[in-house]
Amino acid sequence: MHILHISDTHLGKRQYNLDSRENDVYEVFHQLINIAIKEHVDAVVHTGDFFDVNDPPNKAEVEAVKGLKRLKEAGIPFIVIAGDHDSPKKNYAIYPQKLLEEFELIKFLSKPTTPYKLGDISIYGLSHIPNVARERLKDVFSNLKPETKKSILLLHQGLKEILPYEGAWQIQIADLPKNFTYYALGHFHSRKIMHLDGGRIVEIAGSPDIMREEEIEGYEKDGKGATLIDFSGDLPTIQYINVDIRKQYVINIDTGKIKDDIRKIKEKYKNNNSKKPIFHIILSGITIPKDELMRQLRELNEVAEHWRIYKDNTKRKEEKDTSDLPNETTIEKLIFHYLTKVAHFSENDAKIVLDIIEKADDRAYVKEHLRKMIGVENDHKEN
Ligand SMILES: [Mn+2]
Repeated sequence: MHILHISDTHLGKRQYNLDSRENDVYEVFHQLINIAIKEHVDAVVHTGDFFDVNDPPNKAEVEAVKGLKRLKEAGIPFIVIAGDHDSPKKNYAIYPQKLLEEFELIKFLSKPTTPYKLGDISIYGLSHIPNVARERLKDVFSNLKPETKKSILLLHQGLKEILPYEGAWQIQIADLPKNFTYYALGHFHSRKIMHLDGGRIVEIAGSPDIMREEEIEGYEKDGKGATLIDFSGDLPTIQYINVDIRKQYVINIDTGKIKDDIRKIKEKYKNNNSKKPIFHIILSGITIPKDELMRQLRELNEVAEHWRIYKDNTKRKEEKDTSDLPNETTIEKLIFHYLTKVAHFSENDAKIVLDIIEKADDRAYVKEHLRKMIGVENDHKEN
């Protein structure tokens, strides 16, 4: 028995509002379908975020139907749960998977305690449960008992071991209901495998395309695509099958040598015969005017599908250390600090300026002291 585990396809996602990026997501989905057909798998399981939103664009629906029809013609069932992205956000809304289910293109697991039977394997699934309903998760988990030795549980939840931030996770490994042999997880977008006792596996299939720059590192390390589960023996073994995607790179540009940096990048990527990449730029050096910066960066259009400033680490030239700014601040103290620390006045001159401000109404006094300060002490009489 072979099962293909895929996840987080986000059909309809339109990164940077680009047609090309929307199409990339469809294309990669069709690659996953091709893998399933080529590998003659017995089923495909999808662990949520099949669509990017609860009401996906028509194009996403059409591409989904096209891919799922090919799978159906090949006799391969497609078993899904919903993720946080495609779950209804309003009371009257329904899952977009319901439409695909009506056309018998998918098997949508809507009752967690009722498994889909695939030979000697039972496949259970639970659509995403948000933080607010955490208690329900525990409840459902306590009622989940696999009825066959070989079993799969599909989940789309944040796992504390992977996303240890408040509000980002709902479960930890210890919470998982016992006795499943393969825990198929969605939600986290980079591939991850964890081995539990008794040869049981927790596998995060990840998204098949790079949806955020944070996924670049994982992609470079593990690739992206599908997980092929071999369930011939009692315990599952897995193998990664990669898809071919548009590359994304984090690149560094120093404003001090921006022309040179851009020339080098153009040189490096000009003979690229696959899809033009996406650049996430980290800027360093001294801040330069925005229009000048953009004019330079637009040069990258020749080799990139899209570029964006991901982090601006540039520093303003006049930026000064404010660490010794007086705690107990009055306007006078602030001015004194500015004059001595930023504008490089002597303390004496700074005192004169404060004095002048204080006696601003006394025109003669101001004039006299200003003269003193700029070193014009010869005493012209007031006109
Ligand atoms: Mn997702």
